[in-house]
Amino acid sequence: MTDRRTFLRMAIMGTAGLLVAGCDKISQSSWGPKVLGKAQGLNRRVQALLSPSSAMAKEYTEADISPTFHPNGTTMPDTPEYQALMANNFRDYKLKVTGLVTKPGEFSIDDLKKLDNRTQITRHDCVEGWSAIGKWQGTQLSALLDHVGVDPKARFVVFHCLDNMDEDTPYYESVDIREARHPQTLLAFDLNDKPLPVSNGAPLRLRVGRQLGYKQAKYIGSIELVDTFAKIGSGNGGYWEDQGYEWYAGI
Ligand SMILES: Nc1nc2c(c(=O)[nH]1)N[C@H]1C(S)=C(S)[C@@H](COP(=O)(O)O)O[C@H]1N2
Ligand SMILES: [Mo]
Repeated sequence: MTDRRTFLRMAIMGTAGLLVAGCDKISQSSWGPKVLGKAQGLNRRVQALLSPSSAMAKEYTEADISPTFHPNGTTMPDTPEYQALMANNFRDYKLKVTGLVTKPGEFSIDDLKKLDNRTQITRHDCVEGWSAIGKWQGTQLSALLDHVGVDPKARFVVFHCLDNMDEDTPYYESVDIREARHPQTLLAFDLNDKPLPVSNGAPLRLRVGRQLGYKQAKYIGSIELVDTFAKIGSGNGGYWEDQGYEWYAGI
């Protein structure tokens, strides 16, 4: 099964993946989105066959942990808001939860530690072609969703990040409610038994066990429950998705 998955993924990546290699700007060229558009339809169909909602990402042992977890994308957010939080070692940090929930609220890292936590050793795969295995500890997103109460109209969870990409566009990502409630979907505050380093997304980042690197939003400032992401960013559900990447980035 793994071989078949790998083969199918390679086949898909052969058309789409190589074009987007590097989390770079290649997909902004005129031909990028066109080719990606076709490959995305294929990806969704193949993915539906490969990924039952309960499938778990492979978990590894302590011995498999990579000596360094290569940081990528933003490694030091330069916004005044983030710089102020960092200067105080994130003691004033609060995750905001907004949108289609019964009880919107703000949560410190200590508040999040009181909800159901999980530790998992999983592999991170970036479309640039590198991987790293890390031990993540965090709050299960499902526990936070239960705590705030999800409106039945909500379909997606959007993660708004504290770093800006080009032209002051904030990084953001999203997953559907099914993925949000998966047991391996964490709001991680520790990497390899230490508080998350700034370069890897301090103080809080998403870990989605079954999807590619760019889904793993770092520097999460707020979470918004929505029924559509049409009005967020350019409407494709994520910063890189707005540049042509696939929204469902299954591994
Ligand atoms: N906020 C934010 N999250 C982000 C990124 C980013 O630039 N900003 N880059 C993404 C990409 S492309 C990858 S591969 C991973 C890198 O995570 P790491 O720095 O812990 O290796 O974060 C993802 N999440
Ligand atoms: Mo990436």
